[in-house]
Amino acid sequence: MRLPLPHVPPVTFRARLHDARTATAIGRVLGLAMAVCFATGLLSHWLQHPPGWLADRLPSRPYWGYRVTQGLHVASGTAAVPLLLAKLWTVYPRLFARPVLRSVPHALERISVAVLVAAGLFELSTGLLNTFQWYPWPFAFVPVHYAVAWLLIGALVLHVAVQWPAIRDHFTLRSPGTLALPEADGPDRRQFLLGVSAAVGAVAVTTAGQSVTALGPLDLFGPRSPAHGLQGLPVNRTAAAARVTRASTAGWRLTVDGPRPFTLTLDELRAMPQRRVTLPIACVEGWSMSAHWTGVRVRDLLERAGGGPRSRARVVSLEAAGAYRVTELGRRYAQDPLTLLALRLNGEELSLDHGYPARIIAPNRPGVLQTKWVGRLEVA
Ligand SMILES: Nc1nc2c(c(=O)[nH]1)N[C@H]1C(S)=C(S)[C@@H](COP(=O)(O)O)O[C@H]1N2
Ligand SMILES: [Mo]
Repeated sequence: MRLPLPHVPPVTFRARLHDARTATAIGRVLGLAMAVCFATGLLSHWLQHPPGWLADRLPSRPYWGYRVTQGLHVASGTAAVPLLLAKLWTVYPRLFARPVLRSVPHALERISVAVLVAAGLFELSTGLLNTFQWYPWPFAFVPVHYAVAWLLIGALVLHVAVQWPAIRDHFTLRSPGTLALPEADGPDRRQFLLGVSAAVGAVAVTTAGQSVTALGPLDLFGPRSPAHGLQGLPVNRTAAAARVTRASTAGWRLTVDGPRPFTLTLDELRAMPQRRVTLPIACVEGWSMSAHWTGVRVRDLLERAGGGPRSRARVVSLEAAGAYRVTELGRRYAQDPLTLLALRLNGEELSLDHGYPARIIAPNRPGVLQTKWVGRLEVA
């Protein structure tokens, strides 16, 4: 039986389970996981590092949006790990097919597969290690993970285009002849696919609990258990790491810069109308946890400083250094009534690790931008 492909696989490729049908069956699911991972990753990137023209258009609703998309990003990436390994195992005889070079299109196809495999392994391993906040490499994670994602998706599109005849046959089962297998491989193949599905299900169920509260008890491998943390919420960057201490926050005043700048003590802030919202911290690293926050509306503070209904804001933390010391609240975030300068968490005064004396909490916003230890707000 011959595959309708430009290069006919050698005999070894027809060995058990190293067949096109198994490769396509796994490839479909892997392709889906990668597409979801890519789309949600792009969203995450734009929410975190919006290009100038986009900053004021980023939506602050639905309030749970980023929790869902980033949960999906990490879950689809995690599920892709066993899928990619299974796929590589299924097709590896082809990677050693001889002759290495047959024609120009064949050479290009092999190069694209090499890029696909390398970029896939790179993205999944760096992404997975990032969920553990472990960076054993000399480059900056975010820009490199982002750039290689484009490489990966480009190679994937090319790969799907080249393999389209086999994929189409698999979907439509139009010409069962091209993909039919020797009878003996039937049960093997089912067991193999069952095993792969079980592996995917197991990693999904044992890690999804980090963002899906109901699955929390099954969260065996998610690096951070949302259930364990000060005041019912995990801490990503501690006050100690940010070099913020009780002493350095003594005599704290909030500065609000704008056409009519002013400062407020903590007591003065507490005397303003307090709002209570329920919003999640949705960390880019994959854990999410909802909490009750109490504080002052950011838009009220901006208005008092002379900002209008179209103002956005810049937030400056007391933290001396750090990639997230200064953040921007685009217009829709700044004006959203749910966006607070929070003073309290789950009914208690903020702990130092959660951003005492005051922090930002806004809907549909990546955790990294929920700035803690706020010292200054600027109308922009
Ligand atoms: N100033 C400042 N705020 C920060 C950070 C930071 O590094 N510096 N880390 C952020 C990250 S990555 C997350 S996920 C949330 C976590 O908030 P929590 O520690 O209160 O759960 O805070 C954010 N606020
Ligand atoms: Mo985070």
